[in-house]
Amino acid sequence: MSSYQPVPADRFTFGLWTVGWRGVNTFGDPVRPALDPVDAVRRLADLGAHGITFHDDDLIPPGSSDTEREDILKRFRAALDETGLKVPMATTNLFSDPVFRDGGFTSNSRDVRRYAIRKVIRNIELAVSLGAETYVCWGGMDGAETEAGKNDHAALDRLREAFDILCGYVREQGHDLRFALEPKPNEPRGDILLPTVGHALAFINELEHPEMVGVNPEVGHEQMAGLNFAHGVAQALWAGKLFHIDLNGQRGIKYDQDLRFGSGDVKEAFFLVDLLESAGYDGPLHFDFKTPRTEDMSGVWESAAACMRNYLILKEKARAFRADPEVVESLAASRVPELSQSTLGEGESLSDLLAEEIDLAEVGERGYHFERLDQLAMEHLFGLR
Ligand code: GLT
Ligand code: MN
Ligand code: MN
Repeated sequence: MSSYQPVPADRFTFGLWTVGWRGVNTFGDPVRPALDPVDAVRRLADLGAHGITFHDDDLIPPGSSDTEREDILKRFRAALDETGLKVPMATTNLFSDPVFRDGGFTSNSRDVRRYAIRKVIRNIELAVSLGAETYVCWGGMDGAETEAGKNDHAALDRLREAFDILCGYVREQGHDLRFALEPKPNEPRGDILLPTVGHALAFINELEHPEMVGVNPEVGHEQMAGLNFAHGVAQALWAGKLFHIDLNGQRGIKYDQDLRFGSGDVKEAFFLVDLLESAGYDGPLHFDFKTPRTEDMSGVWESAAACMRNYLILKEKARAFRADPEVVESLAASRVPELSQSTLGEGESLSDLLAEEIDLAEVGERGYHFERLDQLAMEHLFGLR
């Protein structure tokens, strides 16, 4: 049995804003001290993580002078060099500043949209200089509380325009960088544009450079909408668009909980890990969680370590599930492998299919034995097999 001790080769990464979250919410003030990004780098490296990610403003407080910016970056780069921690992804804060109260790329104010693009481009340069290959875009403020105030058609035009401009820029500079859109149904806006993985995938197809843009789905964001996260991720994989992933936990349709990974819907977490591992997803496994306000800093590091540990536990359980001879037999009884056969056989034509007869009475009686299969999965999860 594994010790579940993460190592950099596991590709676990954390947002600076996750371990650095001070516990501020709508009702409560900060409960924890500000975390120095250099300490975050060292602690995450000690825990066995592979990388750290950040929003421009997480690393460089807004309003910093050029010299302050340089000093911060010097210390940060030194900590990365010293620990070997990587920066595989970065992103932009287009939500905290009051100017973004009606969004970034889709604000009704044209000057705000132009500022948002400048803010992204400035941080892209930093991200690329630190080795990032993925640039996440979460447009949490790009939405509305009332249909009266937002022309959705125009908003989608502006969103497309922003990504066309950004992709054009990245190509011109010759950067090796791809964008990953992060869907979310609501919060902070009443309703957010591109609310689900499906909406984002459809939007990407309308871009000038769709090959440069994929998705960064987050467990809790799909579950907030009552959707099956593993299904969303499966479709992203199927479309070749799973560029990045935000792992965390959520319990049901409510506010965005950002629980540590594995906490929340454990069964769906199991099937998610099973999917990612069997599909050979080899991008970063990024935790976007928030340690509850009840915890002090020691609880934050316990929670971060548990995110990785839970992934490794579920990975081992998924491997054991797939290797279990009873599961293999049960999969066959459930006709799971049959779904991978094309519906028309090789060399067959539609007329062969049209000429075929089916015994509806007999086939209608066929049971699929999914209950047995599901129970086997549960017993692996319970630790009984
Ligand atoms: C914010 C949001 C996250 C996004 C981050 C990237 S910011 O914390 O709740 O889901 O991944 O912008
Ligand atoms: Mn979230
Ligand atoms: Mn996220």
